[in-house]
Amino acid sequence: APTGRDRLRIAIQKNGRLSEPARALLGSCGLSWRESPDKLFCYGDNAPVDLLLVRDDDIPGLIDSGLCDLGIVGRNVLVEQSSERDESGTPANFRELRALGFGGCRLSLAVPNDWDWQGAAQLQGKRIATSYPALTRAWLREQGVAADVVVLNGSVEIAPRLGQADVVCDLVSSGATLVANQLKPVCDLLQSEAVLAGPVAELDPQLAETAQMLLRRIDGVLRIRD
Ligand code: PRT
Ligand code: ZN
Repeated sequence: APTGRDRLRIAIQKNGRLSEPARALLGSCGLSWRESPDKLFCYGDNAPVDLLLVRDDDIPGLIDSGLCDLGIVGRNVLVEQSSERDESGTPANFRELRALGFGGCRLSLAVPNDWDWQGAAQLQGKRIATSYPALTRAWLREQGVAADVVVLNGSVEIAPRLGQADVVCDLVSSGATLVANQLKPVCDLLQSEAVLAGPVAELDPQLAETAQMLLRRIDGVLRIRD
């Protein structure tokens, strides 16, 4: 759909783990912005590429609606929101274009240390605390297991100790948070990292040309980093 814009708009996380590396990557592509990083909108100085600084969870929706053309977001967020859309039967107009090599983590199922883990069948009838309900339900369906998904938007790892859930499904990087909560990872549902996301549909020709230019530069930067 025509946006009526002639400047490419990229959504990145305002405050969080991906904010600095996302800006650094775009900076390495030779882009710079007039506004300071604490502003919500950064006007591109030397190319028709502007930034919108938002909550990471809003990035897929901004692309879906065409308010932004590209975004940098964790694959975990992108896959969760497309799983949600699959559940509701309305396909998403966003997809992963490139893996960016930072923000690495995994979405793991973790159980209390004293469990003797035999496999997914053990989860039958259990309660799983997670911030990724659609991804977790999709995985449970694949495994043919019926379990209750308890949605928590923070402090997921404490749920078993509080008696809110039996096990958790959460992001893990070093594993220290699981250890501190007497949990152990037994199965990975998703390998995640920051990704460049874009629409499934074609961009307007002028925006598409700018996006192609940016993708070529990103590919160049990623090659050098490897
Ligand atoms: O405010 P906003 O909504 O934008 O930010 P947010 O709080 O939702 O996200 P943020 O900044 O915490 O994370 C952004 C993205 O970074 C995530 O979506 C992931 O793609 C990626 N990432 C990489 C991580 C981690 N590593 C990570 N370890 N996100 C979260 N964690 C958390 C995890 O949830 C757990 O609580 O860190 C804890 C575990 O860490 P370890 O090292 O103890 O295993
Ligand atoms: Zn978030």
